[in-house]
Amino acid sequence: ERERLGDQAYVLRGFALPFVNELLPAITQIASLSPFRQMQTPGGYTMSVALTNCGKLGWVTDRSGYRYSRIDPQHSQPWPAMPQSFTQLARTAAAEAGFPDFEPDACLLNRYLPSSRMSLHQDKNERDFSAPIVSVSLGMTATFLFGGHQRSDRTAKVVLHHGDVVVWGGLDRMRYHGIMPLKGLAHPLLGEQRINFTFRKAG
Ligand code: MD3
Ligand code: FE
Repeated sequence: ERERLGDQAYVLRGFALPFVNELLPAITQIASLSPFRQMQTPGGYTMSVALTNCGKLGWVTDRSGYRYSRIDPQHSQPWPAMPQSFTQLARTAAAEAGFPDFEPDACLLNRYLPSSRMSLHQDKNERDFSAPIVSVSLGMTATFLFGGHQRSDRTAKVVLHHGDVVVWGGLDRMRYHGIMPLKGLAHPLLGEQRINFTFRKAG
């Protein structure tokens, strides 16, 4: 079922569940090459979320700013390749939401532990805002905040469960969004964590 969040934003409940047995070993493999790590923001804070990337481009932040890079700064090597199972999931989910030709070149993986959060922000480091963003949630349940085009706009809460996929395109692509501090029950497969990965066309 396709649950509408906005004009061109959809939640596909449980869409990733048939892929989970392929996704989990792929995530372990990616993390063995480019480990999850907490990065610094330009303002000097340490993110509570740990991140890594796969694909041609990876999102990074440090004291000099936010950007996409072909190189993992931790070891100065390219990011791990995007697994076929990832690309397949991203493309079928995007098509289901009305974006039939999605070709992601970046996948950002976020790992939340209890109390990790992501404050309201817009994703605007990508070159082409016409491509959608596809997000996959695994592990513990989280509350997603879905705002407007200004930080001060009111937010709606959307609860995201293990296996849910969200596709954001068009004007909804530029909405402010965030994740409330992670809390609640451990997940039977992933334990006390949530992993979110987002597919983007960044280059
Ligand atoms: C709505 N991640 O990595 S995914 C991010 O759960 C990010 O880790 C959150 O926001 C997470 O940038 C939320 C859902 C999401 C991702 C990108 C969006 C929603 C979005 C871009 C535009 C609008
Ligand atoms: Fe975001």
